Amino acid sequence: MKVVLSLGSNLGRRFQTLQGAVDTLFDAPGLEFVRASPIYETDPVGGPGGQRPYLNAVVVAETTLAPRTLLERAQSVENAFGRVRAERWGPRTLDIDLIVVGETVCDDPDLTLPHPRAHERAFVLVPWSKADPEGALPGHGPVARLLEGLGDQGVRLRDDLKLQRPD
Ligand code: A4P
Ligand code: MG
Repeated sequence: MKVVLSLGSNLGRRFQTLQGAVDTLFDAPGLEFVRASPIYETDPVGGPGGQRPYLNAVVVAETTLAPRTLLERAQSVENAFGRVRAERWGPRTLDIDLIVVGETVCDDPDLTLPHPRAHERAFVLVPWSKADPEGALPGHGPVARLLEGLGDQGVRLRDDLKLQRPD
């Protein structure tokens, strides 16, 4: 089934962290890379003031893994890149969110699918629409239509940066 992952970083070497996360995520069986979006520089949404902007990207993949196993893989990659969970929505070297996993709908606070805030976030929808123009959020509809209702919310293309396929 199809998986859509959102990657964000606003601390440290942001681009190197995103590329390293892509390489590490796909370094084990069960998850196959399909496509990465362009990279966007985005104003921080929520959290304490004075944070640096984020680099955000979306990766589309195919998986045979259960959603929980994917979450564990994402969290272990976050930890490998020095993620410290201090403050909700606070600055982080790396955040990996599962946006959709096939058609899975799940309300558990430890794993809510689709991601409960993705439909209102340009920093997810703009890159996602580039990686997967046909994408849709179960319960909310096509990404292209969700985007029409949003401003650009401080999302700027960084066409000087580009994620490579995992090595
Ligand atoms: N969790 C539940 N559902 C999911 C899911 N679908 N994917 C749980 C991933 N995790 C999920 O996450 C908190 C808990 O959410 C985890 O224990 C997991 O089991 P976290 O990564 O520890 O903390 P967080 O990321 O600070 O909280 P949260 O609620 O995930 O934050 P958001 O809503 O993801 O927001 N602004 C810009 N411009 N770009 C960003 O990337 N990211 C955030 C994080 C805020 N502002 C941002 C950005
Ligand atoms: Mg998160």
